[in-house]
Amino acid sequence: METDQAWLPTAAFRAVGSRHTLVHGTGPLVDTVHRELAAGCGRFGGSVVRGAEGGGSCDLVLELGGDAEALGDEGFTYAREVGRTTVTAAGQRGLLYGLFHVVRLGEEAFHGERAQEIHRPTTALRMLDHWDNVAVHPVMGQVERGYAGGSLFWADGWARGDLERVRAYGRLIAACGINAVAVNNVNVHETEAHLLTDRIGEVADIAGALRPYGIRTHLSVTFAAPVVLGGLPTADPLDEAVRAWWAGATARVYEAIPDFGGYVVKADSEGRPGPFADGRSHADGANMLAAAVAPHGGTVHWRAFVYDHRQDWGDRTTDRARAAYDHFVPLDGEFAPNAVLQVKHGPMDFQVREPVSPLIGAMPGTRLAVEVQATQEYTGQQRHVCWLGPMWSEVLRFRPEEGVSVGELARGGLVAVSNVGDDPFWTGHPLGQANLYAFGRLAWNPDADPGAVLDEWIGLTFPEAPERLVAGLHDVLDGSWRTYEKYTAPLGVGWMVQPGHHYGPSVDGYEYSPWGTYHFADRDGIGVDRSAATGTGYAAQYAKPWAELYESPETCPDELLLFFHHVSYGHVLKSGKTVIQHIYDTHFEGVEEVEEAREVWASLAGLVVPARHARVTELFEEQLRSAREWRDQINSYFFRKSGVPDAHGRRIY
Ligand code: GCV
Repeated sequence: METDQAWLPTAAFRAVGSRHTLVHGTGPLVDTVHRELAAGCGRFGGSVVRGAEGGGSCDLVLELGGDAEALGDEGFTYAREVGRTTVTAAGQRGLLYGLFHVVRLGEEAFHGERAQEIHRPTTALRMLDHWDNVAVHPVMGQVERGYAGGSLFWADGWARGDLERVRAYGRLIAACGINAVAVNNVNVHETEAHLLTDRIGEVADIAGALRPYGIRTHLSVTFAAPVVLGGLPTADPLDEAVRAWWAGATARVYEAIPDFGGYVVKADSEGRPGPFADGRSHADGANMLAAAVAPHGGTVHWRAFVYDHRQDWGDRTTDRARAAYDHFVPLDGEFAPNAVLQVKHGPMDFQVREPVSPLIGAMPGTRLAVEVQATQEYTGQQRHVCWLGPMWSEVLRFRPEEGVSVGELARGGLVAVSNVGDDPFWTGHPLGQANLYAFGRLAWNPDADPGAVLDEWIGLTFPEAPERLVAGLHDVLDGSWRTYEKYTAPLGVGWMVQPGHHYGPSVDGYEYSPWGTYHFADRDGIGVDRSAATGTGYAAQYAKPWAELYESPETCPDELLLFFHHVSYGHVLKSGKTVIQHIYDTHFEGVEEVEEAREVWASLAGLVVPARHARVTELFEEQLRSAREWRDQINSYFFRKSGVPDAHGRRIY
């Protein structure tokens, strides 16, 4: 099957491709702009010339120039006067983003007048992390938590010889504003460790395929590299030989990839090596690597996902949610300027509902990047429709303290774990493409309205879609995250998934395990007491007003109640329902909503490319089966625990 064109189908270029365009400026990315336009014009009858300013009778002018200070390397201005649309950028990347802006607008870009607008990304780094293994891992497969086939970059233990799809990927993600990609798993196994040294040429080939679209390549490295690859007796970050080893290895990386972005590091986390082994801090570790990349303009993304995964489940005082804050806040101000602390958006691990991590906002002296998960590990594994734009938007607009949002605090970048593989639809579930697109657009502008982003995605992916199709896609996608939440884990409790692969219900799957992930349900109630007064104290990690709001079950928002409090099944929510009735109702509703979405999708047959329609239809069968399984297991479990019957007498086993 041919690769799906996602949000850049040929028809998306109809408006620009039928115009007369002047491209002014030189450089490799300007060449890309020209190539894109030439291809569009070849298709739709327009023309594109490269030349001097002015442009005579051109409809569209894309020019390098403009105010470098106001626009930076990535910004552009866009203006429309009668008969002429002009995009001006100070940097080549800006020109490329300006072109894609015009493509997004389509015909609208050429009608009427519009005063000059400035477009500039809020966040300088907008990155996709691929958890791809080069070799197939015996447990995790090729892509850890990957639900879209094999790796885009690696096959049969090597970088793919044919990088055509990597080029196409670069083009797609540049069109939604992504400018960085990390090409291998943060769990760096032995084969993958060698990418840093003797196999850097393969990474360079991938970087070469992504570069024409303004995308810099990053690499995940193991903290133990000096031992594993360099034969040194230690990886101690304060050891001179270790530092020299990293400096040398890094210089060779930059010889191979002059615009290399830098390293991504998972250290002292889930069994990965790190500075704790030598009694050093995470700032020591990160700063050593930051020193190695600094002379070359690189950055280290040091992950804050550090917690004890060998916890005693009987010990109710240890709380995994506290871990990142407890480890890192004392180190605030100690990280080098080019060391970025990469924080998962929630304190646990990409559950369908979590509060925003209290680390975000608590480290004013540190550059933070915020990590979200496009790959749907806990949100249906790309077998379920789950449009995550609204969830990410809630996170990015959350204000840890008055006045400043998470989107603004993410000075070190926004990062998503990619949901892409070698699947012809890119994302396994064809509608998962909307998540990838939305991440790029929200990373560019964290304040963007996710509904408007979805409209853009629909407009590009389904050009000239009739109103019925647009409405149908909204019906299927708009509320799908909340639907997923309804039929899975209620009120922020999380983790009721099958251990290991994390798909499907298992209420007690992680209840008596060392991973620190509990719901504490008993015959009287459910939830984790994270209050400062009687619980783990996690609620106090927030600044005001959140610490106070989360502290009491009376003020804690319903959707997070069981994350912060252990309450009785009869506790009355702000909605007026008891917790147990909420559990029953949402699980019945969630399944009904999947049934409705499936019907809507069926009614769109004939309006969507048949292969795409068929794939989603097939996946809806699985989603519905799974949603029913969740409903029945969750409802039965809590009915049996609590003994409270459903107020509406529906069937519970
Ligand atoms: C790459 C969770 C996932 C792991 C992942 C880890 C991380 O634990 O289940 O697969 O490892 O997060 O983010 O490092």
